[in-house]
Amino acid sequence: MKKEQLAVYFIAGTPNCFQPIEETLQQAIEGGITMFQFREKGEKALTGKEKKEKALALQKICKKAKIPFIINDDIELAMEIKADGVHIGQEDEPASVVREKLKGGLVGVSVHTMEEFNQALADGADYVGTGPVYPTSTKTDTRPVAGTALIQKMRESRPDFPIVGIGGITLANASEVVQAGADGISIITAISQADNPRQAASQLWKAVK
Ligand code: FQP
Ligand code: MG
Repeated sequence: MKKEQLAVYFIAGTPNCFQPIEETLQQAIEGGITMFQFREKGEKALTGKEKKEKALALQKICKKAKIPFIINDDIELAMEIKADGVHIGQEDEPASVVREKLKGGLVGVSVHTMEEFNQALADGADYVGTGPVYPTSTKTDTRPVAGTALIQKMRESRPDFPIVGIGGITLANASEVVQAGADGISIITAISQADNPRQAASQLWKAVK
């Protein structure tokens, strides 16, 4: 993958959005997001056929905008609709197994330590997401806040590997994530619940470029 694609990596599911998710995604694209992850999770999340139909609709929007469409956790769905990739965490299927299943697709892995980072590399991950860099309210099962120190360490160890920061990232702290060595920022709330997702995405894009 191109590291530039991680610059402004927007993640959302229907429960995160104040407007219909298609509308939020479209506006975020107009604001300049470079990649999208469909993370349909939690209370009121769609399942089964409805989830698949929503994924197809969002995939179509991403295709038109020529940005990668990634699915969170659901490897079967990703294979079924030929998504551009999947994102998996430490509690999901092992990256090495997913790598095999998803021939040609991108595999992103969440890491929280240098050990997990090195394992993700060994497993053939295409990029890693690390955090929470700052306190977040989106996820309750998170690890302790990591700050930017781990990003710095990973960057020193692997100057060219695609790394994106996640967790509590806003316009106020976005630039320090990239200064620490990340290729980009991953955001849910700062775009999906903005009064103006287009403007929010555009401001974040300017903050990291
Ligand atoms: N990094 C990224 C990305 N995307 C994510 N979804 C996560 C981290 C978190 O499995 P995980 O992944 O720990 O939790 P969940 O499945 O609830 O999201 F790099 F893409 F920004
Ligand atoms: Mg996961």
